[in-house]
Parts: sequence; structure tokens; C-alpha cells
Amino acid sequence: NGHSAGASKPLFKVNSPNVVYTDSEINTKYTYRDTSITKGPDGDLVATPTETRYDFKVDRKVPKVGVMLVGWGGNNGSTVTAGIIANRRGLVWDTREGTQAANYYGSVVMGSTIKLGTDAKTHKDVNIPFHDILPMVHPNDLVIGGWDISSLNLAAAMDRAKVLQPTLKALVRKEMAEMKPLPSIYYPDFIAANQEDRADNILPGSKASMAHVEQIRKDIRDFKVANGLDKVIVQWTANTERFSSLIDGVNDTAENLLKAIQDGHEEVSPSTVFAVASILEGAPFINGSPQNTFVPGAIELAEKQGSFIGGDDFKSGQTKMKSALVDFLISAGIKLTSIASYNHLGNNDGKNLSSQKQFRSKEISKSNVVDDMVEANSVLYKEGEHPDHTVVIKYMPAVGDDKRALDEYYAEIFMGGHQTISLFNVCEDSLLASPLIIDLVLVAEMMTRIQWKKADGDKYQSFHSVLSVLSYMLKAPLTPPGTPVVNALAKQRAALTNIFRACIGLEPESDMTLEHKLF
Ligand code: NAI
Ligand code: DG6
Repeated sequence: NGHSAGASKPLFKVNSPNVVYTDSEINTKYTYRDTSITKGPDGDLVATPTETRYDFKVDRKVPKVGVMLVGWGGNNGSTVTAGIIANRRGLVWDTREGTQAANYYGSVVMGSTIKLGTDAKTHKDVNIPFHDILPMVHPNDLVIGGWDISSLNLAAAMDRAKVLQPTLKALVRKEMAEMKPLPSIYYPDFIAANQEDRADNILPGSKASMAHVEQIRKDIRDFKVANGLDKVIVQWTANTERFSSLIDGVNDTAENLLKAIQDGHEEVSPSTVFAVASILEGAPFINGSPQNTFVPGAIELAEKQGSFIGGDDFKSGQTKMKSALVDFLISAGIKLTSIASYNHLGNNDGKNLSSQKQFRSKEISKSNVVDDMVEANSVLYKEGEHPDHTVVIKYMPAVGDDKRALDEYYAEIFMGGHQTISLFNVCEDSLLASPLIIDLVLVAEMMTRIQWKKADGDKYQSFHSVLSVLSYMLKAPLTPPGTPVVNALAKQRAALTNIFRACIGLEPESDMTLEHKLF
């Protein structure tokens, strides 16, 4: 797709009467096939194949995109910034194992492939980079900025994070030193008290206000203009906050939430203020932390404004593994009976999470991640039955960003036997999270350029404001109100790839390989 903003030359074209390319758009007629289930009077289930016709319209012009990170000076913020600079400049640096070149490993968009189809002659799979399935933005072209309650420039923040090799840091230091987070909003009650000593870059006022909303909106607009951007995406990678209490009349509707901000209500969190400002500014807002930023009023506001939102909580290591492994166990017919998940880490995230209220936010997002898989298997689990699930997080300064995650999966197998699987996962937490920050931006941005309608409808519209298609990257996926949450990792990936395929008139990825199964 080329690496620069503007019209892009695709790696492939779809040869179908249902797909029409113009200079500016891809127009597709797509038939969505599903199965509708009804229950007859005798209680028998009846499965009826259904077909719904949709028209998709993809804007082919790759825009110039800016990313504004809330918590830019943190471990994730400084690491993803250095990573993008290193990739953009094609940097290579010395390590004790030899030279290392910049890469985008861990990004599903930049590091994985999609099966496009089967070679007409050899019948072998033809796989293409995920990034090339649609005209997506390249991360090297992202302009990065953001806010932090800590005033350190990004070079100093990168040192504080203790994530990257000194040789790499030396190469990006000059550029990073010129990057300074904008002052942010700090309501001390929402993050751990142990964060207070870094809060030296704050806007006046310690509770929600319209002045804060307006300042953040202005920051987004100024950033857009200063960098000649078509679009800005805002992402929360700041500290985990405590949950906000859900109170009728305060944060239950868009109108009440705006009034609560005006009144300086103490249950409006900084992340909700950022979400509201981004929504009002029409900038997609993604929450990478577990707290309930998206109170019902914030979701309603996004729907009313037609702005995109996504969340919650980056799904980097332990939970990603969990959402793959539990799916495997339960769909293999093995009865998972307990999961014990221990973490210890020594970075600032761990320090913040050593406070009970903030830990509780993380405990919730890490705990509800197997529900859909359990509920889907009525053979193994009675209604309401659940595996035991414990999540422990301890702050251990010595290990820094090298988080340790220990998991024990205990399951019941054939004839009352037992299987115990123990996992020990060690790696730099921020090196897992940074590519997710990139994926969330690239996918969210792409979703802003897709319009669709039912074939018999007359008006194209955008996807629902709540971008559930981002679920693959998130621990506690936010979905449109009243719609199911999918945690199973393979299903989340399939939703993402198959929606993108549908936009260019391709059938869902099928693993039937019927072409190889007939003599
Ligand atoms: P960090 O503590 O290094 O960075 C957070 C930054 O946010 C700090 O620089 C802090 O000064 C800033 N901050 C706090 N409140 C702010 C506010 N109101 N406005 C602007 N800045 C503010 O943490 P890290 O490791 O970068 O993680 C960031 C968030 O991402 C945490 O909530 C963490 O739980 C979440 N997360 C991290 C994952 C990982 O693998 N690293 C995975 C999943 C979620
Ligand atoms: C310890 O669990 C700290 C957390 O912030 C996690 O590191 C982060 O949420 C990533 O969690 P997971 O489960 O995706 O590895």
C-alpha cells in the first residue's frame, strides 16, 4: 500500500463484478451468510441459513494521522515513541547478542499475514501482510504527541522507563529530548497516592471541569494544525485509575455527564474527561487501561456525536495467552476447573497497582476474560458454573519492566483425571504493549474510512461508535450496548480479518481446504 499518506497502490486487486475500484474508493457488494436458529413448539431447534446483502465503501486515501497519548511519558508512551522513530529511521544498534534492527514484532497489523486465497496453479496458500489487506496507514508515518502529568521530556522519560537498550537510546535521544508532554489533568483520588511525586505538569484544578474539556479539545486541534494532520487519534496509556461509581443523574446519560463535568462532580475521572473531549472533537478515543472510563453517559455521547471509542485495557501477555489457551482447552472438550494468575513487576504501573483501588480495576479486567468460552460450552459447564479464577499482582521494584506472569491452569480430563498446565512468562511489559498501541491506532483509523449499508438501505453509515473490532488488542472489550463480548482470541482475530475481507468482497477466511480433499 505504500508507506506515505495519499492515494495508495494496492498489492492486489479483487477480480469480481461485486467489487469496483475508483481512484478514491473501493465499492463492494457483499453477501453475509449466517444461520438463524428458532425453536419449534416441540422444543426442537431449527437452523435456517440466512443471507443479508450489504454494500461497503472504503475510502482509499491514506490520511496523515497523529496519535496523542495520555501518559506519553510513561513506559508504554516512551517505548512506543522510540520504537516508531527507530523504525522510521531504519535504525540498527549493537546489543550484547549482536546487531539489532528496528521491527514491528508483536503488531498484528505489521507482523502477521492473512491468507488472501489459493494459488490458481499450485493450490498453495497465498499469504499477504495483514497491513496490505486494506489501504492502511503505516506506523512510520504517525506523528506522535500527548500529555503527561510528569514534565520529563521523552528522552528522560525513556531513561526512567529502563526498557530500551542504551545503544538504541543514544540513537533516538536527540529527537526524543525535543518531545515534551503537554500539561495534563490530575485528580489525585483516581490514581495511587504514590504517583503524586511525579505530578509536576498539571493544569489548574483538581476535579472535572468544562475548562479541562476545552483545554484538551484545543490541544487536539492545535496538534492537528501544527502538524498538518487529517486526523488525530487519542489513546489513554496513563495510569490505571480506580473505578468511577455509576450514579443515576451523574454519569448515566450524555447530558448528565456533561452537567456533572460542569459541576465538578467527584466521580468524573480524568480518563472520562479525556474521552469526552476527544468525542466532542471527533477524535477516536481508545482506553488502554482497565478503569470504567466509558461510563454509560460517555458511550451515549459518542453515539450521539458519531465519534469512535474503544477499550478497555491492553491485552499484552498473560491475558492474551489465557484467551488462547482457555479457548483451546474448552473447545478441546477439557473441563478447565481453575486458573491461578500471579504477576510481579517493578515498573511504575506495578507501583500504581500496589494500591488497592487501582489493583481492583485491573483485577476486574483480568478476571472476566473466559466467560464467553465457558458459557458457550453447556456440555462441560452447567448454567452459572464457572472455573475458579484468581488474579494476584505484586509490586517488586527489582524486576523493573520485566514482568513475571505465572499461571496455573487446572483441568478435569477423561474419567476424573486431572491436567495441570503451568506457564511462566517473562518479558518487558512495555515491549508487548507498544505494538498494541500501534495496532489500535491503525485499525481504529481504518474503521473511520469504512462506510456501509444494507443493500436496500439508502444511506451509508459508519460502524457503531463502539469499535468492538478492536477486541483482539484489549482485555475487557467494550462492545455496543446490549451486544455480546467475545474474549476468545481466535474468534477476535477472525472478526477483524473477516470484516476487512468483506470490505473488499472476499469470503471469510475458510480453513476447509476442500480443494485438497477430493480424489
Ligand atoms: P506508566 O506508569 O509507566 O505510565 C503511565 C503514565 O501516565 C505516567 O508517565 C504518568 O505520569 C502518566 N499519567 C498518570 N495520570 C495521568 C493523567 N491524568 N494525564 C496524563 N498522564 C497521566 O505505565 P505503563 O507501563 O506505561 O502503562 C500504562 C497503562 O497501560 C497502565 O494503566 C497499565 O495498567 C496499562 N497497561 C499496560 C500494559 C503493559 O503491558 N505495559 C498492558 C495492559 C495495560
Ligand atoms: C500486572 O499484571 C500489570 C498489568 O498492568 C499487566 O502487565 C498488563 O495489564 C498486562 O496484562 P496481561 O494480562 O495482558 O499480560
